[in-house]
Amino acid sequence: MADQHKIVLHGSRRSPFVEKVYRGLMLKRLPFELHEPHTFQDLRRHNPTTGKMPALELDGQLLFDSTFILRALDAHQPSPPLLSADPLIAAQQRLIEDWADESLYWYGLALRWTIPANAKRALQAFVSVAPRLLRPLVKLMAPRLMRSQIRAQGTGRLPADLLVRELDGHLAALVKMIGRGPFFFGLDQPSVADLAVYGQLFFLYDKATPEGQATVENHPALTELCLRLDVMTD
Ligand SMILES: N[C@@H](CCC(=O)N[C@@H](CS)C(=O)NCC(=O)O)C(=O)O
Repeated sequence: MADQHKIVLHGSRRSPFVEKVYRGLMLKRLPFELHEPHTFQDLRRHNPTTGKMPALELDGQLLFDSTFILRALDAHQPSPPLLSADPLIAAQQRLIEDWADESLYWYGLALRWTIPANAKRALQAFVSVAPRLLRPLVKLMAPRLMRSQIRAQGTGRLPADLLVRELDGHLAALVKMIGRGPFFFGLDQPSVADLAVYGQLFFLYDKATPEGQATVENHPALTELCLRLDVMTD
């Protein structure tokens, strides 16, 4: 790493996890550079542990995983804090963060890859950012790889109408947890919970998945949360 003081976020903002970290850095007013990886080798170089994005260069260290990265950012720059000082609220914020990353994410993926019209669009988007030489391989492998992961996780086995109904119910539950708002648990300041849910809502609210867009639109409290976070992190 050339400059120990420079913060570099490696990843594409099309990833909900990169967007979560991007907004966290903006919230803390930390100057940083965004570097887009071009190949899987790039991902592995920046994150040899899991090979996924995001990765972050911070204080001469190479960090991985959006959750670990936000924790490290809180230690590096404690203000504004990303977890409540109240231990019960902080515990709930952590669980919402983990649920958004590990469960809600798969709804976005299943809507993209198991509904044929969406899968066509998702593949086009995937192929368009791949290096030209690799495009035929990506076209062949990406749908198989994605579908097998989503099936193994479970959401990929659900019929589309059930998937959308469940998603809608989960989003309604999130609205209850926002309470009087503007952020989760009726707080004035966003936390790791708001950042993680924001990333996933942005992934669902995409023209690639019209069902995701319509479901998010059913819950204005969620779109309001996103707009507030947008304003604070612009
Ligand atoms: N738990 C990880 C998940 C990151 C993740 O799944 N990133 C996806 C992009 S949205 C990725 O890099 N996938 C590439 C791969 O699986 O090889 C985090 O929070 O950072």
